[in-house]
Amino acid sequence: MTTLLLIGRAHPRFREKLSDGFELLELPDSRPESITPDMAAKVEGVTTFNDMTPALIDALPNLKIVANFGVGYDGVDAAYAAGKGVIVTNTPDVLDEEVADTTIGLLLNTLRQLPRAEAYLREGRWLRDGAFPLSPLTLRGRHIGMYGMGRIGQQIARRLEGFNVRISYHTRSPRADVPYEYHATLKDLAAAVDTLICIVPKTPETRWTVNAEILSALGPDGVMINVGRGWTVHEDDLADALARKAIAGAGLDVFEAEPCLPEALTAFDNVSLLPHVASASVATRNAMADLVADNLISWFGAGRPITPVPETPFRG
Ligand code: NAP
Ligand code: 8YV
Repeated sequence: MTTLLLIGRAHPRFREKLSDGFELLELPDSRPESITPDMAAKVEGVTTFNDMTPALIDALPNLKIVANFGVGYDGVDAAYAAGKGVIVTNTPDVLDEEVADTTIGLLLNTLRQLPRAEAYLREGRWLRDGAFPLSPLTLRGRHIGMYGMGRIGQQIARRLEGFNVRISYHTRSPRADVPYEYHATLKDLAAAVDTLICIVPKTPETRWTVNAEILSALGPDGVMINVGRGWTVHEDDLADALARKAIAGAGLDVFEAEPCLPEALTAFDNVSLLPHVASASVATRNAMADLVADNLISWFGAGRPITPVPETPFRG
């Protein structure tokens, strides 16, 4: 019987779907030192929550497949896995709409200060102090710049079309299949729009790309929303731009050192913060867990993964 190692949190759906056909071992942390000789001898497939280092791959000499829970797999060294002939899979598509829905919620929360308005009501201040102050910002008349126009970016843009706002985007290559205005650089995009939505992966090229220069190009009416990875935004530059009123607001679901975040960001009324919940509904997380399990079932049963990442394409 094939042995799988469930690394980190073992989603209940992993056990439900995999316990019939596989021997399941569990490892609560991702440290290579925690691998026992029994695991090293037997494990052929793993599930991971985006934490698979070269040392951990090396500690499992019979490893054939790493099934990541999450579309972003920046914590899995996929190039190293490819060099060792190990397939890596992720969970694209099944979370696109949920993440896009949450992005729209975060955008509206940031512009219209809805979490603050609700807190005001719950604190009894409506009765005591009168109406909640008018929101200085609105979605009306905004020009949205999408930094990223992949699976999730396109779902965000589709939703924004319904809000009757102008949409532009920047990616490395223009897409023939979207109707939005393309900008060849992030700086050009930031200068052209007043609202930037970041939905790019964590790669060496995207680090701190949203920095002081981009925020000042966005301008004093500018609002920046990040749902990709915290690594893309220079958080000190962002706090500084907010303090100087160089931009008008920000909404963040992800942080560079999450779950820690710069104290400074929590002090602004014009900032809306979420604890990395864009895909976090029971239904969507179940769909992601099912895809993790189905990749393993398909690999060991039919000899092919369902959603391999580009670094480890399936070559039949
Ligand atoms: P995707 O389909 O691969 O799209 C990625 C987009 O980013 C593409 O449009 C790509 O276009 C663009 N891009 C990549 N590198 C770039 C660069 N250096 N400069 C400019 N554009 C660049 O990925 P996805 O499924 O939409 O997911 C995107 C990311 O969202 C994930 O990797 C993950 O980190 C994050 N995410 C976060 C949450 C959350 O809970 N907050 C949930 C799901 C996903 P080009 O290749 O043409 O440049
Ligand atoms: C999840 C995500 O929060 O898919 C991703 O890349 O960031 C989110 O959907 C994460 O994968 C859960 O560990």
